[in-house]
Amino acid sequence: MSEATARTELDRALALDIVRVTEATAVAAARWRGRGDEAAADEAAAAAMYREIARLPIEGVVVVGEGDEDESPILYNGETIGAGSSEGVTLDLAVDPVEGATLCAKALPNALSVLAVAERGSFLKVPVIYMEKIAIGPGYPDNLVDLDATPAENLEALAKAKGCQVSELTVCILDRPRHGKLIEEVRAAGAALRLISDGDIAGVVHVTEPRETGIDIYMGIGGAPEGVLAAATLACIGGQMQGRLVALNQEHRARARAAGIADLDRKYAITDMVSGDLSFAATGITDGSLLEGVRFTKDAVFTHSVVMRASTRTVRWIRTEHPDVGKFD
Ligand code: VTB
Ligand code: MG
Ligand code: MG
Repeated sequence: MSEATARTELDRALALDIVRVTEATAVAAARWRGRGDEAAADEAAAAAMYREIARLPIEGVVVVGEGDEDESPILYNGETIGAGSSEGVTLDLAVDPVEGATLCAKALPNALSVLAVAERGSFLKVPVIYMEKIAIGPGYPDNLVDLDATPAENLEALAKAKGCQVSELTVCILDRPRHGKLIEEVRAAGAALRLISDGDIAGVVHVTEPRETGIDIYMGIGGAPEGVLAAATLACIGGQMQGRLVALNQEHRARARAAGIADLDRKYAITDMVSGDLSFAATGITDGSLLEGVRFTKDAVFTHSVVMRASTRTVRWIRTEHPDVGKFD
């Protein structure tokens, strides 16, 4: 087998491997659903994710992780994990064991376990600060929306491209005081709002299926690591997104410097945040509009996941029955 063929085979196998990781992670988090303890859910999920990645035949480096080593003992940025690879398969990892810890703690919709893997150097190294984001689904002219345009301008451009009125558009925004002005501007422009309490990776992914989700565009400021993970999904499904880091204070600026960000004002396109081939997997922790949450029964655990690949644009929805309930302990 040529090296290239071996590599492709391995990539294909890895697609299933990464779902196994997010499945086990979601199961660990799901045991903490609705218990009001975000930290416990995060901890259990991170431990499960670490354990599963450690079994993979790769040399992995966490590029987009839970924070710096001093903030997070596990899955920290720069941590190396994996069982090692005789073929020298070195991969970058972008992780979020519980995307939406508050959603999980309150058993609200759309808490996910998320993992993306790519060749070395594929993910933008972002500090754990904020990122301003705008995203729309596939099938529109390039650069239709822009972070530097006003919300009204972006909504008008999108309505025109869709052949509808601005009043027929729904904008998804994180419900936060920092979005007061944005929310006012969107309402003044005449569009409807879907305000979400958390979970902006799911928020961004929603724009790719407006007919199912009812969401046409995502706007606003969420986490920077979540921005890179959202860009990873759009690299697989299609769609447009721009991101720009937001540093609210000195501490944020210091983190950005430490992460090697030279220009805080830079606008990132999807291809600036993720490049080359990558695979992305997510498993539902709680029920959501994309994925069902984990179900526990006497004889089995059931999970629902999606795995996607950028180079082939395959999107697989995977329902798994795990009769060996003990394997998650
Ligand atoms: C953001 C968003 C995430 O938490 O990080 C948010 O990207 C935290 O925002 O999807 P605040 O600091 O304003 O609370 C999530 O919603 C969930 O991790
Ligand atoms: Mg998280
Ligand atoms: Mg998160």
